[in-house]
Parts: sequence; C-alpha cells; structure tokens
Amino acid sequence: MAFADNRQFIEAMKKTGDVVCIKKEVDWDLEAGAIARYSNEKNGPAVLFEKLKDYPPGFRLFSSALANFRRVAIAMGLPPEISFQDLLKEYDKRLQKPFKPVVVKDAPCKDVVVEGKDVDLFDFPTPMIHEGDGGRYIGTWHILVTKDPDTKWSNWGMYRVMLYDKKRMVGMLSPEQHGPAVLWEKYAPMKKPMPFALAIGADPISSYVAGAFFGRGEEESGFAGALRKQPVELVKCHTNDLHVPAHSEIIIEGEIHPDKPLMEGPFGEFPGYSASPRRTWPMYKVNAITYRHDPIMTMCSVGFPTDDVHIVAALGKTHLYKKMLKENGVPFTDLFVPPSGTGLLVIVSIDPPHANVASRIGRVLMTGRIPHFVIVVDGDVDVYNMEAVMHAISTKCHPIRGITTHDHDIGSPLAPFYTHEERKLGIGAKAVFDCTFPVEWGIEKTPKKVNFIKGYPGSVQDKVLKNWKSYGFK
Ligand SMILES: Cc1cc2nc3c(=O)[nH]c(=O)nc-3n(C[C@H](O)[C@H](O)[C@H](O)COP(=O)(O)O)c2cc1C
Ligand SMILES: [Mn+2]
Repeated sequence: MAFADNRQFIEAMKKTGDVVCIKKEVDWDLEAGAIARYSNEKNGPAVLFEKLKDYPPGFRLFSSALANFRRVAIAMGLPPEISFQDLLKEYDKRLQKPFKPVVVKDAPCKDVVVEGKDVDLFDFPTPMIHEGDGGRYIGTWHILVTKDPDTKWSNWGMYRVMLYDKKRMVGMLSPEQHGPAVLWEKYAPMKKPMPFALAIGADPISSYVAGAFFGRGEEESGFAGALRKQPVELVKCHTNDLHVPAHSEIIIEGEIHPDKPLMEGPFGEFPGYSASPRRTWPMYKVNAITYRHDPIMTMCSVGFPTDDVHIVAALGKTHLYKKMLKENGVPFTDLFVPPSGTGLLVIVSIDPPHANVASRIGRVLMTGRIPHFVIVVDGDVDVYNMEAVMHAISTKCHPIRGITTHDHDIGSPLAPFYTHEERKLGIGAKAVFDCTFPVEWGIEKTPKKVNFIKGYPGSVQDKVLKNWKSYGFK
C-alpha cells in the first residue's frame, strides 16, 4: 500500500532510520533551517521538528522528505538500498501508465476550516530558512494547484512562496512554468485573478511530482498515482472548484492577482546561492485555510547540494531528457543529471554514429526546460562516475572548438553566473561540451585510451586477471 500521507511515510522511515524526530523545542527562525541544512549536507536523515518556538504543541514541521535517493525509494515502496539505475528503471516503467485520481467527499485536510477575517497565515510554524531571506517561506515543499480556464487542465507545480502578511503571500511565478504560464497567458489578459490552492504536506510522491518536470497539458496527479501504484485521493476545495490531495496537512485557498505586485525574495536557492534579486511578483490573496488536527508543515532547506531540489531534478530531468532524445530519434548510450550539478547540467554518453552528434543532442535538449550545460562523452565513459566525466572533459574537449555556445536563450533568475540584470530579465545562454574525438579522425588518428581495457590485448588482460592473486595481490 502506498503512503497516504507524510505521517505514514515518517512512521516507515522511523523503522529504517531515515528520520530524526526532534522533541526539544526548536526556533522556526533559522534554527530549524540550519538543522535541516546540516543534515542535508551530511546526507543525513529527514527531520521532524515536534515542538516549534511560539507554537502550540502538535504544530510540527517536517523537512528534507526526499533529500536522497534512499528516501525516494522508500516513498515508492522499493528497498532503500536500490541503485539509482534500478530506481530509474522502475520509475520509467511506472510512469508509462498514469493512474487517474479519485475524488472523495470527506478528507482529513478539512478537520479545521478557517475563513475570511479569521485567516492568519502566521498560525503555522513557517520557517525563516536562511539568513538574509526576504521573509518566511511557507512554500518550499508543497503543491500549487491551478487550472486552465479553457481546457480545465489541472496543474501541480512547486514554486517558492513567501509570507507577506496575515492574508497575503507572494512567490516567484516564472512564465515558462506551467501554473504561471496559465496566469500570464490566460488570466492576465482578462485582467482576472487566478484561483489557486496550495497543498502543504501531501503524501511524499504527490509533493515530488509537483516539483518534477512533466509536460504541458499533462496532469501531475495521474503520474503521482502511477508512481505510488495507487490513485491519489482528491477533494474539492472549500472556496473554489480546484481539487487537492485529501490527505494533505494544510490547504491554503485564494486567488493570484497578476496585476497586484508585492516585493519578494531574496531566497537561498538550489544552485547553492542567494542570487535572485528582490523584485515584485504577483500577490496570492488568501480566502480560506483548512487543515488537519496537529498539522505538519513542510520545508525544504534549499541550498548547496544535496537536498530535495537536486534529487527531484536528478530523477525527473534524467527521465525527461532521455524521453526527449528518444522522441527525436537521437541515439545515445546513457544520460544522467547529477545532483551535484543542481539540475543545470546533464551528462550524455554516445557512440557517435556520425559527426556532430553532440551538437544535435544540445539542440534537442535545449528545446525543453533546459540544462545550461550539456556534457557529451563517449559511450565508454560511465555517466554516473564524476571522476571519469572530469577526465573526459579535461582530455577530449577542445577549449574552443569543443564548446558550442548558444546566446539569446531563456535563463534562470536563480543561476549565479548571470549578471544581476540578466537574472532580473531571465536572459540566458547555454553551452554544449563535446568531449568526444571528432569522428573524421578515424581509428588511425584518434588517440588511443591508455587504461587496462583499451591499452592491452584481451589475451594479456585475461592472463593478468587469472593470475592476479598468484602475483601476490589480495
Ligand atoms: C523543492 C523545490 C523547490 C522548487 N522551487 C521552484 C521555484 O521557486 N520556482 C520555480 O520556477 N521552480 C521551482 N522548482 C522547480 C519546479 O517545481 C519544476 O520546474 C516543476 O516542473 C514545476 O511544475 P510545472 O512543470 O507544472 O510547471 C522547485 C522544485 C523543487 C523540488
Ligand atoms: Mn505541469
């Protein structure tokens, strides 16, 4: 059975030693963020903060749900020690068939209903995550539910949200993301606000899919069901016709006003820097909050790898980019988005069937939500082995001819290498590193690799391996 909620997930992780439950009172102001950050940087466990300063007993905070692949495996009902390759294989398989969600009438997320003048966002232990953040971030591991008014496509996305005051929030809504695209393309021209529901503390897989990278027009709820191997239960919101995971801990309902900007940021972000300029984004006006008794808020203490953002990007983008190459008929051997590249970098290995495959790979991957760096290596380089990849870059990539740059592209406001102005305007550039020798060199002119496999005849290799112990090695 899939986990219905974070409560069941936490119980399972207690058994495997993948969560620490802190009973001692912890300050929501930086202390919780620092504890989770330190745990993330040490590949430590998830954290359940059971008592937060200034908040009543029962109001808890859960952090770092999926900050390593072990916990993704647990959430998917797989053995925690499964290899990344086997995890990905199962992930790809389950995603082939979405499971339609089921709508239920009664839901735990409606235990308590607060509306109108009683709404106070500060009733919940929202953390101040990093020093220098522009405010307390309520949305760092959540689902923003929105709907296309024409097609009725219901999207789940995860885009950071900051508390502004008791009844208002503000968050980054980059137009290339699905929820924001509907806001800017459909609601803004009509001069209408867009209804939203922010689901905090849904089951781990539902939260995961909101942050992973599915296609425009596709419903993340179906993929959550597929990954859980059980449909997600949804319930209609209290004040609008959006549907949210019934077992979520807290639901915040209201409208996003594209014409009412509020100041947002900065925020310590996934590349490992606080780089997004403080600027305006649309206001989230809150009309109602519903929540479970003794609610468990969620947090991702985002920053230097590895945390939940990098794990979601590694799994979600590895799946997506493989799909894109296959759909475009581009041959490749393997592909990996390493967590240490924060999702900005992808490594693709190929056995070049023709010249300039690297350039083609770069062009295909750059049509989607794109990596900034595409590293193309030969098929004998293990894309999961960063030592081997560094060796390929250092020895096969011509410092000028090996690197193709693409200017005038969409950038990320969060990527630290852009100028302040570029980040503000979302202006970007991309680069492909071709770490393969040109096919036109042929066998004759291509330098031969000097390692055990490539540097000796098979008969010598066999002899050495057979006699290895008799030489005196262990
Ligand atoms: C923990 C976490 C935080 C994220 N924060 C943001 C964010 O603030 N802004 C953003 O545009 N994307 C953010 N993302 C990435 C998006 O969630 C991701 O692109 C996802 O595909 C968005 O949903 P969509 O494809 O339906 O637009 C975050 C992802 C994770 C896992
Ligand atoms: Mn989407």
